[in-house]
Amino acid sequence: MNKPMTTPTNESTADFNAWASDMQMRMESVLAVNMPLASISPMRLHEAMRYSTLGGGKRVRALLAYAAGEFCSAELEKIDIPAAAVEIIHAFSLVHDDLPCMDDDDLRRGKPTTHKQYGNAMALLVGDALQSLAFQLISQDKLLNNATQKLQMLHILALASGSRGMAGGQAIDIESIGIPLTREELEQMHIHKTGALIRAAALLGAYSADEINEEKVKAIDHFAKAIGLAFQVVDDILDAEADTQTLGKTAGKDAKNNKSTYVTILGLSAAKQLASELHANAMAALSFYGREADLLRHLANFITQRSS
Ligand code: GRG
Repeated sequence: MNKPMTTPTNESTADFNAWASDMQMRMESVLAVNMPLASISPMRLHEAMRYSTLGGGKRVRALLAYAAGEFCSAELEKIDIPAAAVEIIHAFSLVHDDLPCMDDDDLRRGKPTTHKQYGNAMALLVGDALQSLAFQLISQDKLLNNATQKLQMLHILALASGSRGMAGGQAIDIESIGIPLTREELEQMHIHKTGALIRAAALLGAYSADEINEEKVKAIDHFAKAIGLAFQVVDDILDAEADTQTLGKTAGKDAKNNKSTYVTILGLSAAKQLASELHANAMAALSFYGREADLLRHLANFITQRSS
């Protein structure tokens, strides 16, 4: 029989906030230790890689990996590198996304974008090097149990970031500038561009466990698909409603670039309704589980209620 869906209490929301802040700090130090030092040659490239990855970002993907890992009883230490690898791929995608040949942006995480700080050529190389580093870190992680576990993770991450994942979603995005998309086309773009890496983050957390629980992996996958899309719907709403200072990146860019978004296609109110439906869908994926899924539930709230 299904267990009732757990509604987090105010007290547990405070616990979650403390947990999230701990995990964000933990991720910062895992990244700081595992990124090449700026004192090592080639120094400017390493400095730029650290500039692009450290000291900013909500670390939503790492939080998802930690929450999914904990749900699957993975040891925290074993989730560190897979979670960091996803954050590194994410940082890589932001650096390339901000380049003049893509979204052409000056501000990211409240500071000048990588190409503004280091030049276009260096930013290109930062992305390339970060991508390799993510795969290198998983492949050399001594805490992961065996080659099969590593191979599974590498496969998930490669699929999520390649042409059938994030890079493919970005290609659809670039080709659709100025062309109104249908709601279905927009959904396909975001499932690939944003959703695939969010899904990979949760799966890598699950696969950090010594024993894989297939039922839990299925629930996490369903959860992550829904919350990945909710993340993007909220992103579109924030782009329309929030200011540049709060976002730490240029607000209102979608409208300026003549891009289809959930807000332009559905309107603000229906976009908010959709975010709430996707949130409910994500929660439903966990309905069979009790308190052990609470971190994931809180994370779903965090993602849909965020202000930046
Ligand atoms: C990555 C293989 C690969 C190629 C590059 C540039 C590109 C192809 C893809 C772009 C992907 C992209 C930038 C998607 C946008 C996703 C998004 C909403 C980013 C903002 O994420 P947040 O809010 O950012 O989690 P923080 O700064 O908090 O980490």
